[in-house]
Amino acid sequence: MTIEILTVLPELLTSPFEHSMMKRAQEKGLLTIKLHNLRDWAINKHGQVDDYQYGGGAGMVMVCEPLANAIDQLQEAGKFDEIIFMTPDGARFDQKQANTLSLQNRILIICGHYKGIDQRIRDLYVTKEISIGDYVLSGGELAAAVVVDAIGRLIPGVLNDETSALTDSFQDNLLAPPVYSRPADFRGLTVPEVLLQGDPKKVDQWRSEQALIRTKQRRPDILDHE
Ligand code: 6GU
Repeated sequence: MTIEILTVLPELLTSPFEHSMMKRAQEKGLLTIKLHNLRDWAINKHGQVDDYQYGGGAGMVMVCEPLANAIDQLQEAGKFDEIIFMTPDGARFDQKQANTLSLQNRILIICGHYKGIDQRIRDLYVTKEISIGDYVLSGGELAAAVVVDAIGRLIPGVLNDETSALTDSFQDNLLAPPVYSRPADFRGLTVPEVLLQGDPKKVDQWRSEQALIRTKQRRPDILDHE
């Protein structure tokens, strides 16, 4: 899978993909991340990509031409399966969306800044608008990093058995159960007996119960109501 990211701040997006799972995914050749600086398509030699908005009001808008020219040029190498615009007024990102997007071959993520991008780019090019939650970030870059990480780890072959996505919170509409490691007694707090007894069936049953209890307590909203 190839994920290309169009941004005015590519520097902000180097480190997040150079470690851990995202590093492994790229080293294994399962994920390619390409960062593109929107200023390479600026409307003048000052690197300008924004302008005042029609109708007045505070805040600059990212103008059409650099974005359109960038997208057109990038698509000369082949059409994107999705062109995603990161924006707080997009659809809230969740595990289901991550699962779906992880099956694509080639996607473009556009990071917004200032008051956003000219509506006509959204009308003409954007196929999906994503928000990562109900709060406002200074730009789409950190949100894009979140989305790429969530997608990247789901690409077949990225995770091994030990890190399997099948036991993640949210994958089955349940939060993950509590986990314990050594020592069996830490400051008087002991590990639940069932985990020490070595009966895999009982352990599975305990984990299912705990996942359900935790989900009911913390996130009753995500439980399946059939
Ligand atoms: Cl995608 N962008 C910005 N600027 N703020 C956000 C967001 C995105 N998602 C939540 N807040």
